[in-house]
Amino acid sequence: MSWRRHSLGVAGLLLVVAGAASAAAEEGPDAGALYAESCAACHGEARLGGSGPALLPVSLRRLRPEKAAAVIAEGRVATQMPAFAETLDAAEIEALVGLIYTASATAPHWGPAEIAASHALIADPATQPSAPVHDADPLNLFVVVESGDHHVTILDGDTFEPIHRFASHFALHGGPKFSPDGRFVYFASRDGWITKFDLHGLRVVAEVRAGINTRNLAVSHDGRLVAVANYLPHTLVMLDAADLAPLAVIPVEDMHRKTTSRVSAVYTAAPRESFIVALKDVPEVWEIPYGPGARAILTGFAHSNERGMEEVLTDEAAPFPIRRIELREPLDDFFFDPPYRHLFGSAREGGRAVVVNLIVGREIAEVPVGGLPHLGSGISWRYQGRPVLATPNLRDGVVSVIDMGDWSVVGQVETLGPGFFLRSHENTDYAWADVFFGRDRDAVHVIDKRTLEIVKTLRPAPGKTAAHVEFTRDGRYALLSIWEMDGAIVVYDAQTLEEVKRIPFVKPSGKYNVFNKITLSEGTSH
Ligand code: DHE
Repeated sequence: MSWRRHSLGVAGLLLVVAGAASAAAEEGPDAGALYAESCAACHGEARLGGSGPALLPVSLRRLRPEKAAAVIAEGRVATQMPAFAETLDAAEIEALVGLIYTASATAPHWGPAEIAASHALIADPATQPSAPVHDADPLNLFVVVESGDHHVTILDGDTFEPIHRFASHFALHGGPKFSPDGRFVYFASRDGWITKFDLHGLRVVAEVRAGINTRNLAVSHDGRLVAVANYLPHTLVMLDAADLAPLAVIPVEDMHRKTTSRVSAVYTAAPRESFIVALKDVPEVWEIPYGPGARAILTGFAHSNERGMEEVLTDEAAPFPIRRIELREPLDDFFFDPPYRHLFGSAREGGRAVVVNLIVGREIAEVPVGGLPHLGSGISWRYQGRPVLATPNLRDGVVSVIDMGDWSVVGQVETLGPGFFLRSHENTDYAWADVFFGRDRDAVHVIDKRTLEIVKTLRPAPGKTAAHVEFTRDGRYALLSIWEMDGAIVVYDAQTLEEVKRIPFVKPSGKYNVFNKITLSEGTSH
């Protein structure tokens, strides 16, 4: 204790203590101490996550603070998150909520060393079963993500019986991606965990944490590589698809090396043998060739333009060279035409959709699509003899149909409200569009692809969100999610539009048919 305290005497000391107590009462509980005591063991000292998810503002964007307070008080069903209502009072819970929605003073770091340390090979490849351990058609399985309690169910696509269920990492997002033969499926969680699951052995094979806040992943068409798009840190991570061992961490900087960027998403352009990378903060699209075919395409382009290869690809000698395509402004939501010659992109703020020709590497057209098209959920088919793409819209109640030859808008199907997902199949004349937002969120439109007319509007569970459709491999049945904690998947005959079966699930979000995914069905997202 310092000489000043000594000099205060007992009365003075009491005053200081009383003053400190009332200041503490005014300031409220010590959130840092509470966090260290109650949360750090599972969520990590720096809030980067551990057995529990990361607790950083960027990771919590989709959770309202009131909901976070309820989770702290009541716990989370079917997870290890306990209820703290008996040990923490309302002010302490509020202090913790305040803390987790505040950015940490130092930018969180997740580099090659952290990624490598998180890598775990869980099942020995030498003990992998040579044939499926189940009787279902391995190519007609559905992988169902249950976002309500963070589980995944593997569903038999012929009998519609679940054959396996396992706990996933917290908040899987985006479509899981499959190995080219459909045997393995790869998941990404919003807080960076990549999981490889064996659909023959029904077990997790390997895991790695590739980032702190992750968008999605892509698997190369030859099944060799997994690319992971991160918001935090600003990196693109390459993994070995066999065991998820990290291969490279690519810092995402603009061509002038001045600005770094979040990565909105990464996609596989199979015919180009490359990954295409959407950037959130800089006006560039990246192409990363990974196969000999891609390098040949890009070398040919370089020669035809009398430009040196090094102008097209930066760091060409690196294992993952980057071809940068300059844009007028960042585009971060993409649809590709089936040959992957064109990219149709929109900015997240909406208002503009542009076509980028991937061969010449520049914008070639602007398309007047209003609102906020959700191109990641776009699908394609032939309409009146021409190839079209169709996209739902996150802001307007419309499904836009666009000619992929001259990029004109050939149809605007008015819906009951903005929607998230659109799905179809080669063997059906119908496309299914949900109305995710607003009072009609329980409605799903069935659109005739030949006439662009809505032929039926289904309301499988009045008042409850109905969204995201996926077809069986033959296109005969359509599976639709009732997106609620006491939800379900409703199976419809895709021709008669009659309900065939209802299977209970916990807030099922996306569901993915192995065959449709590995054959890049025109009716599904890739
Ligand atoms: Fe998604 C796919 C981006 C909010 C559920 N979402 C995707 C993809 C992207 C994307 C780039 C394609 C990646 C892929 O499959 O490889 N999503 C975004 C956003 O930017 C947005 C609007 C805001 C955000 O917070 O990220 C967003 N998405 C949501 C949701 O709120 C949804 C409905 C619930 C959730 O789980 O977060 C949601 N997104 C999905 C699903 C897919 C998806 C189910 C896969 C669709 C498919 O069939 O392939």
